[in-house]
Amino acid sequence: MPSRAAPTTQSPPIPAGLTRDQLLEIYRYLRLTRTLEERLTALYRQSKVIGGLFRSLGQEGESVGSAYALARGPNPDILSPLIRNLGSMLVMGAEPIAILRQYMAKAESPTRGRELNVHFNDLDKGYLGQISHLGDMIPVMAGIALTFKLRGEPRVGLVYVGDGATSTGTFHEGLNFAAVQKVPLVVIAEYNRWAYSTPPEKQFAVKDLAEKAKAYGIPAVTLDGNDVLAVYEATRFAVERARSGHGVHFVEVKTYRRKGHAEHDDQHYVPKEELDWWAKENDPVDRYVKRLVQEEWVEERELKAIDDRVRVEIDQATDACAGEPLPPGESALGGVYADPAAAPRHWYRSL
Ligand SMILES: Cc1ncc(C[n+]2csc(CCOP(=O)(O)OP(=O)(O)O)c2C)c(N)n1
Repeated sequence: MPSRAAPTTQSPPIPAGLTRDQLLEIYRYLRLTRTLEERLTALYRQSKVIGGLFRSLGQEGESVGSAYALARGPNPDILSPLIRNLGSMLVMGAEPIAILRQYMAKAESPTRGRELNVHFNDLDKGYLGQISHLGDMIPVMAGIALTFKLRGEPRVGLVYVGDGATSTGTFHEGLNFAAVQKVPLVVIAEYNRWAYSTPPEKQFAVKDLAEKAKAYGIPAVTLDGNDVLAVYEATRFAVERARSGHGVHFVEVKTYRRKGHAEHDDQHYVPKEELDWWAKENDPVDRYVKRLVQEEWVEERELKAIDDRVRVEIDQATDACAGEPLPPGESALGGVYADPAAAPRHWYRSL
């Protein structure tokens, strides 16, 4: 890759108050997400990933850009990722080796092999394990954000929700509750055009998901979800607004799910030209790289060096855990149910 000139004083100012180092850090998270998911795909094809594999290909920009707007470190903001928000977990500090162990159900994985992808939490780092039922994390996160408000903690919650999940009752109940209680919550609604095999025109009759939020009195914006810096800037505004006591904010990101629902899904219902267009013309990582280099904020060789380091990091993490054991079969029920049982067995279980 030919190297371009170093940043000059004529370069346009970097937007959103970001520094050059932060631009590079955002790039690292984008690359880490993509490379880690590519590695997981290879492991899935070797039958080393035990459960399903859900990719965020083409959506990494909105996960990374939004999570990057949160406060990390001691007493962090809390985010609630979905299966397609691996990038947001990495930004909050999830380690690639923990993700690899989790997908391979290793004994040393965060859930010790009890769960097979990203349904695990680390409250010190600032992410929850999701409830799989679509929409349910909206009321859960509204409740968590309410605790921040009641305790007077300057913390914010951020919850991701898919376009399909906005059709559930809990989405509407949770959103209304959050609006009425004015909780410090940011909702990132991912309009990625497919909910399993259901397209938007069979899912809802509104044009933008933001209209649903406005109906509950919540300020809402719709933006290009594959423009990493635009997502960062809009989320940062929403986060600071929530932190200063102004309540919920809704950010709709228009993006595209470039893989099937999970690796087993061959996407036969998706027009091939549509997939090709998003891959060639609207890839969030390609667009980010192009902008950084064209604006002369960074040099291509710096990005290449990050690519190389990320590849080594993922190789080392894979090598370190590939041969690790699965949990012993006899341990399977430990840590799943309360011990001793929190409530007596239901009468019909003794029949
Ligand atoms: C209440 C409920 N209904 C159905 C499902 C099964 N399901 C899991 S993911 C999914 C599609 C989700 O689509 P969307 O919310 O748009 O998110 P995306 O997969 O596009 O990121 C479905 C139907 C579920 N988990 N919960």
